Amino acid sequence: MSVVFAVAQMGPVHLADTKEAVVQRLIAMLREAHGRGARWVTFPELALTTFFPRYIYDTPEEYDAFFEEGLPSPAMAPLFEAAKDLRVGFYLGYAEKLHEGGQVHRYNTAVLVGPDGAILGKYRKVHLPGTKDPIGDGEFEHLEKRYFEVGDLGFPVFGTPDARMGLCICNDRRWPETFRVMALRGAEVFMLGYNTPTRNIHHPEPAHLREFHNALSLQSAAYQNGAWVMAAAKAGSEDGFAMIGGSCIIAPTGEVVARAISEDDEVIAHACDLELGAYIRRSVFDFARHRRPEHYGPITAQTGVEIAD
Ligand code: ING
Repeated sequence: MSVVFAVAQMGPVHLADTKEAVVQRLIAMLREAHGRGARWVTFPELALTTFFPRYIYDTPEEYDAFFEEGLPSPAMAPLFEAAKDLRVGFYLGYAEKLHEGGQVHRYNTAVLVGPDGAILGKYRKVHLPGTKDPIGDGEFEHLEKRYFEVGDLGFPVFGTPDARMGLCICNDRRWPETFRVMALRGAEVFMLGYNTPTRNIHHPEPAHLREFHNALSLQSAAYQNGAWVMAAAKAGSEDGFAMIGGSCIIAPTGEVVARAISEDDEVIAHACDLELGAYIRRSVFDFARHRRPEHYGPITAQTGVEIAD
């Protein structure tokens, strides 16, 4: 059976843009996706604000404005209402702030909301790239380790009437463990948002590699786990800092079936046959028949490389 999934790529969000204006852009894309028959929409990572981890802030007073409290937060509420009215489910990436155990916690989070408006669950980004302290020698930073804690929810998978959904965020897509854990939990669709600068401040490399590595990571994940991939970029130049587009929908065969062609707000959609992934999971990637966990020990026993002399 086929279900129409949409990916809503966002163009730039500037520091001066209000969350209210951004949410209206998200609602416009939600309506467009609904008009194209979509039952699910994937929005980007940190969709309500500019990608603020590129900047150096020292105190929560300086950066708390980028975070949301409550689910839905006041800023998100109009999107939740519009989606419920249209009976469209969605993935939304946002900066989460909460008080728990007498402490304040901040995560790079994604929420999954069903077509009936029910909150199905959350994911908190596990693989935080970049540094905690500024490098200081470039035009911008990548300070996710400074502003967010490592996610504490693992890689959950959520059952829905249409498919079992696995959520992850941006840098997670570069780590195959992310998708394999979710596939081992039965994920049939992976949803993720990303904010990927066109320039790598850590290791100078040709610009074309940013798009190549994005596609390579996503297409490998789809094929090696026999799952559909929904990947939504926040793209374009945010206050002069350029980010890649390349939002796409990828079939379990690893083939790109839809791809954004702009670096602006753009909706892509595809009628996804969930059965397409099943044959792959029953043959070349029949985990139960072919995997040999007894030989995979280092993957969870080690963090870094250990050379056995
Ligand atoms: N952004 C980038 C990403 O993983 C990055 C960071 C880019 C890390 C390129 C390493 C190489 O796409 C986020 N937000 O993770």
